[in-house]
Amino acid sequence: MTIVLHELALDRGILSSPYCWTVRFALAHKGLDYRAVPTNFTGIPSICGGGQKMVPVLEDGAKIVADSWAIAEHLEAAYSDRPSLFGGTLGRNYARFVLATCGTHVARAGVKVVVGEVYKSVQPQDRDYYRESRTQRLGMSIEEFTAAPAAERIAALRATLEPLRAVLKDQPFLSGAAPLYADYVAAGFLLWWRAASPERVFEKDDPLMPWFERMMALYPRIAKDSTRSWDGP
Ligand SMILES: N[C@@H](CCC(=O)N[C@@H](CS)C(=O)NCC(=O)O)C(=O)O
Repeated sequence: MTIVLHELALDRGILSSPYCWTVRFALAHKGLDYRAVPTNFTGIPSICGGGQKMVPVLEDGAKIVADSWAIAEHLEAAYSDRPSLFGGTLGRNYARFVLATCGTHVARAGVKVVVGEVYKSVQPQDRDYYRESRTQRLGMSIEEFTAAPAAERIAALRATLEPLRAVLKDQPFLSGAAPLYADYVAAGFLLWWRAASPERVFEKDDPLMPWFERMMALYPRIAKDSTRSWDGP
């Protein structure tokens, strides 16, 4: 039975959700085929008959799993005969730490860079929802939250990834010689910023770029479906 991944799409099919990208990496790592079904923000509550608040949501046969981490654990358990996503308990814990890091202050710095751009790019029927929900979450308007010059916001985001640079200075992937879930989490976040920001968030000579290029070279479907490149249109 085909696995179905419900993921977020902005206008023109732009895929920008970091957590959805991470699940795509996880499925590819496991060598699992899947059908990706795009949804818009206000379409999320109707996924799988209703009750969903966020994407990604995975349908695997009769099982419906929401939340990228829960999906990773599901895939690891259900497809234990395929390559491991974590490489054991320590790798699982390391991945969880990278997810917690990316999902907190890194994500907030990232939101500061892209929230205005995402607002411009959401599907037309999502515009009011997006503005209202973000104003509520941020505790201020999108304009107030992004009042600092773009260069300043981008510099602040770059600085949050210094720990990743420190690790990648000595090894090709965050997980060592080969990528595992920790790499997929971090690459998902870079894909979010790349899809959502018209400005180059990371300079070509940023030490993260060779790793990101290695990640992009791993799975052709992910490279093909990520609509924006920092090197071209
Ligand atoms: N903890 C969740 C977070 C998922 C999440 O934040 N999804 C966002 C898209 S990136 C979402 O669905 N947002 C819906 C909304 O803001 O209404 C996970 O890991 O899957």
